[in-house]
Amino acid sequence: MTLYSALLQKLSTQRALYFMLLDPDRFSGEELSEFTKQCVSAGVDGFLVGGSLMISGDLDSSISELKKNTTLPVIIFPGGVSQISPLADAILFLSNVSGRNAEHLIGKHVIAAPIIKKHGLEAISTGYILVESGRVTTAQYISGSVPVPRHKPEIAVATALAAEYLGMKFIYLEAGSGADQHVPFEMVKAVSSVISVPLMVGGGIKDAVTAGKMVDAGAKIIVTGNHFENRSNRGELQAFVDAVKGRI
Ligand code: 1GP
Repeated sequence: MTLYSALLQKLSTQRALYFMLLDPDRFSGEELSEFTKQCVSAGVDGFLVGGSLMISGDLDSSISELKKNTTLPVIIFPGGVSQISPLADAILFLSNVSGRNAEHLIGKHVIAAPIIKKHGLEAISTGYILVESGRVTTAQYISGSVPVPRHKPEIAVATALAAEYLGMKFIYLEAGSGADQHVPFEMVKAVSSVISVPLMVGGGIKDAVTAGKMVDAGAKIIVTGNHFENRSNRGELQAFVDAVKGRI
């Protein structure tokens, strides 16, 4: 069974899944092991690994460290074609469908595809929609794209539908890591009500209540990263998991 099918199966029995994004630039060694164990015991459903930039981190060693502490899915969330590792379970094959830069719609994919094939990695085609979130985020800057205006849910809806019709298996509404403002709930609601593939939502989710409201609005996979890079926030993890699973 593919990982994608396994995730769909899990989603048929749970209201939503919770993925923790680990940026190898921010987590390594003992801290990565400790936090992985905490995520597993709190009930996180999987890990995304990657970053818009990777300066000091190492993708292979981060994934192998992670794998020592969990059997949960480890999925690459690539910031670029250099972020492909045979050690992961799958890779989000991202197309920046909110942008009009051909490199992020097909160019990088052509470079990455043979490497993914060689590694035998499962590629999960994902329509990545950047949403305006206050200040310019790293993802917007690096992709050189204009995000969907936050007060225009209809643009996000049309974009998500187009991505689904192109065959993409996840739609990812992204405010950008560390965003000032998360994706508006109304946009999540509007998009989730028209698509039939799972909706991932991330960027700027900084409290459990917001995570729960995203699921109420129709998100099927919640992603957080930045908030838990700060050690002092890690005590909130269980509340996030419970909110996503509808236990609070
Ligand atoms: C970023 O959506 C992810 O690509 C997670 O965002 O780091 O703001 O939680 P945060």
